[in-house]
Amino acid sequence: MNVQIKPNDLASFWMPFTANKQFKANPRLFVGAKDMHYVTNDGRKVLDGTSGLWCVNAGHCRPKISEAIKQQVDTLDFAGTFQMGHTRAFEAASRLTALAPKGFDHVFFTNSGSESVETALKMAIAYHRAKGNATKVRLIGRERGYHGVNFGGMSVGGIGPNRKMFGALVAGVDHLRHTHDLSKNAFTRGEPEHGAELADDLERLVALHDASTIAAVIVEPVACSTGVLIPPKGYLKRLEAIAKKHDILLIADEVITAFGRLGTPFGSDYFGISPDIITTAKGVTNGTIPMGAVFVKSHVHDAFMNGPDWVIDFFHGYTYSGHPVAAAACIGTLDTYAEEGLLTRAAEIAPYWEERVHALKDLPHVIDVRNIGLIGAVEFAPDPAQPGKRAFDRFVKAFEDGILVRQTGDIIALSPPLIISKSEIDQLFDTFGKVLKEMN
Ligand code: PXG
Repeated sequence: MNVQIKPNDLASFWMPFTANKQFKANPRLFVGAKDMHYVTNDGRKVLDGTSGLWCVNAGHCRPKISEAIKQQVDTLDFAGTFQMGHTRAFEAASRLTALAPKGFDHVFFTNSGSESVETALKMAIAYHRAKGNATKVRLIGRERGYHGVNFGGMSVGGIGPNRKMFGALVAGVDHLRHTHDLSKNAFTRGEPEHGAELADDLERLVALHDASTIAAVIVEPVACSTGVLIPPKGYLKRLEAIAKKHDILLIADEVITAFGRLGTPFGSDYFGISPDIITTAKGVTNGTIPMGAVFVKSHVHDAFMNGPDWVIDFFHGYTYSGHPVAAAACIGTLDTYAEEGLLTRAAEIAPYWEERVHALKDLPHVIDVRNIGLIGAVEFAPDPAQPGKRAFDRFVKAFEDGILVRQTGDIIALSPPLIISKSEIDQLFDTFGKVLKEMN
């Protein structure tokens, strides 16, 4: 396949989270994909080391999923889910709750991770109000957290550049400190030893604001977007206990960690926590059709069900909540995950993955490598004059050499589709190691 693009064709699309000037001077374009590989417009195969954007968990263009989408779009292209319904959305929801950790009996559909987060935050505030605790309105996030780009998620999020241009954000938000501490935890395999006590920040915020004003705390089990910050041993359980003690809802943002990335169906399974709400997206349809799913425990759901029968219980939803084509994609995806055992496959391959990630540790400028499940990250000492440039240059060179990795700041994250073979893991790290050596 050799598809040419005229230079001017690149101007119209203002690309998201992209250095548009650099990209358009030197575009990186895909025209096809199959299983573990992308195909570029100049016909090169690129090994996908990032599952697209952490979403193509079963690999690309999988037949069951493509078939489900094609059939659905020819059968029922669209039907809303406000005061009407269609069978596909109900089927997808019950398939999802069957897979979810214990107690998650309800699913609210959205179209993205950002929308899942907004939904969860609104749900948390409305839940307390429905229970008669109308003063519980504050939202607690964490430094370096990423919860999407809408106002609620941006406000509880903790990545400076994602916030600073956008005004005063949502009021009544506070943050826990992040858990990244290379002075104590550099080069850890799996969960770091030090830092569980950072969960006590929630107690400090309770002392400051009073529990009667706090609705929810939201964290990613593994903070991936910011560069893969793995929770210290015991941290999440400690946070859960403090939240429960103060009737603060715990929202686990599992947009990345759900659907097998850690070797368990959900990240909450991996860490043995039981939040009140779990937000997901991405892997719910293997990235094929936009969809998000918010998993809700019965005590939260039931609090909304006390009004008269004919009155709407939750004044929230999207035109495309439970879209039939997305629902069909979700069902095809869950079938593929089940048939191939993909939601636990990362656990089998993780030891090999870990060895290969940590073998990068002595390469130039590397100040940390870390891993969990089928996720790995390499952190570079920043060039003080140009922070982020070191990792960016390595990402571009890696792409030219045939592998896709993901750069954020001076960190490169790797997390391939869950179907990756040992020899493809070798190819990924052989190529990446060579790039790091060459760019000394
Ligand atoms: N929450 C979490 C934990 C996420 O990782 C979102 C919410 C927002 O999802 P949407 O679908 O609205 O983008 C995310 C998204 C990266 C990267 O390279 C990560 C995300 C998106 C794009 C790139 O780390 N995470």
